[in-house]
Amino acid sequence: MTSRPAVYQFNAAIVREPARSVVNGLRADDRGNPTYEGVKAEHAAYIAAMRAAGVEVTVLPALENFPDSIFVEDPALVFPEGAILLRPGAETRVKETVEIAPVLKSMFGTVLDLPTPGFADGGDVLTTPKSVMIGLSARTDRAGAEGLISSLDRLGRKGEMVQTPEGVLHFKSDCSLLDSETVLSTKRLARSGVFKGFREMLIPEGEEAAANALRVNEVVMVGADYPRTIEMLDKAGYEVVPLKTTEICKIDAGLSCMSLRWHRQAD
Ligand code: CIR
Repeated sequence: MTSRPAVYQFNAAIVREPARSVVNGLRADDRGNPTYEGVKAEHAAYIAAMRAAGVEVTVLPALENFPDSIFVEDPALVFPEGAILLRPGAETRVKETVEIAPVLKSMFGTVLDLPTPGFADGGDVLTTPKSVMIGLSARTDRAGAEGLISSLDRLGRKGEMVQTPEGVLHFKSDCSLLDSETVLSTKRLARSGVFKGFREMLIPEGEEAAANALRVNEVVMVGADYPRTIEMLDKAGYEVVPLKTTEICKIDAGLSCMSLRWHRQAD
């Protein structure tokens, strides 16, 4: 039996160009629209960082009818052994799944549909070496999480339902995996005890949005606007790649949201 690559080892990723309509992306609090040019620049730097980290990136064309479609992480989940098409919990995003389905079918031998009923967003899913954690949130309901657990089971993965803190968009808005044993988490999420058995690094007060960092191979991508988090990770020995997220942050996004990542196995 071949062993699985570490959950942060990726050699393939899918991203989608931002549409001009991205300025109208969903947000919980209005802090003004992001600019299209700003989002595009942040997205381009993200793709470059992915490639520099050793990932082959497939760039899909923009979808004007879907302002949030740049956040390809939400309508699907991908693993070396197959993909799962999800049902995003925001009405304006549900059909993003239809758009990404043919792409995944051309790249994966196994593509499963989330069973009905229920909703689940990829942003609520944290893949760890122990389990695939699914945070219940305003976007992912119990039925969706249960359906997802059964789909994960078909792929040979163990799903586990957990709770996203009240008022937080996605489970992964508040955490990310730094290595096989360590999570980066906001204090409010860590306080719930959800990361028992993991080493926890806690986000400095006031930099909560930095929790959606992204470990890719040897590097950890972190929002450039969060100097204390960057310093903490740097001191702990992680190779930090700061990336600007000022514009996408205005529409409640961070670094994991902009890609679907997996380890493609050699044929
Ligand atoms: C939304 O509200 O759906 C988008 N504006 C942000 C999605 C961020 N996605 C993610 O964290 N996975």
